Amino acid sequence: MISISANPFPFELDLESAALLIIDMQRDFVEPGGFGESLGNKVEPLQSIVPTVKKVLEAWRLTDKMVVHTRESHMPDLSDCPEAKLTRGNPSLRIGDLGPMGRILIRDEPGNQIVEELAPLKHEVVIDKPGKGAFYGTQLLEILNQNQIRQLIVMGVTTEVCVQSTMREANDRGFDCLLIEDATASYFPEFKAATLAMVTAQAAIVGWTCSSQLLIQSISS
Ligand code: TIU
Repeated sequence: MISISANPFPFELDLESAALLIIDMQRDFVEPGGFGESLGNKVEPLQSIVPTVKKVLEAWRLTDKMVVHTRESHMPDLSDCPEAKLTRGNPSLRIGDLGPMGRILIRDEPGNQIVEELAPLKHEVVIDKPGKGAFYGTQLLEILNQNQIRQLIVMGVTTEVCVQSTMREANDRGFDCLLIEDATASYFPEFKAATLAMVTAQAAIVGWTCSSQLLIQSISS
């Protein structure tokens, strides 16, 4: 057991039952011309965490423990995209429309790929998810259970949408989640701050948070 000085109290990391979970670090959200920008957002805050996510990923890979990447994506025929999600709001491009990186948020299109710096290795798990939470409509729970995973080290985007939804789903399924503060980002800095506070409030009601430096030190020693 490795005791990490996390918020709101130490996180007892058991590497044998832990996996690194990287949420939606895909071009659709991180690069201009994707879904994130089509919703009216500036992508720079998301781009800025890529080097930090990479540092943690590289340190984690040295432990030989499980890595799971997720991508928010839909089938080309949109059969897994609810009408409400498809028609919500007034984006410049809707899910399935042709954008500069291929069809927006559609599986296997160029924009749906994880950014090059964080590209999954062959043996790492990649989960394509139709929802914001990574457990909805996916095999994630079965895969984690098969590998006796009970703890999730979480990074990715966006903090208050897919990251928080996934952490809440995980929490309800009995996982302990540690969110890496500088390896997650939102288009809205105030929403990121609020999410970190919400997660750790009430004695870690959803989970723990700590810096990438603290995690890397802990797993490298
Ligand atoms: N729009 C936004 O902040 N997020 C998403 O639509 N998906 C994820 O968070 N991945």
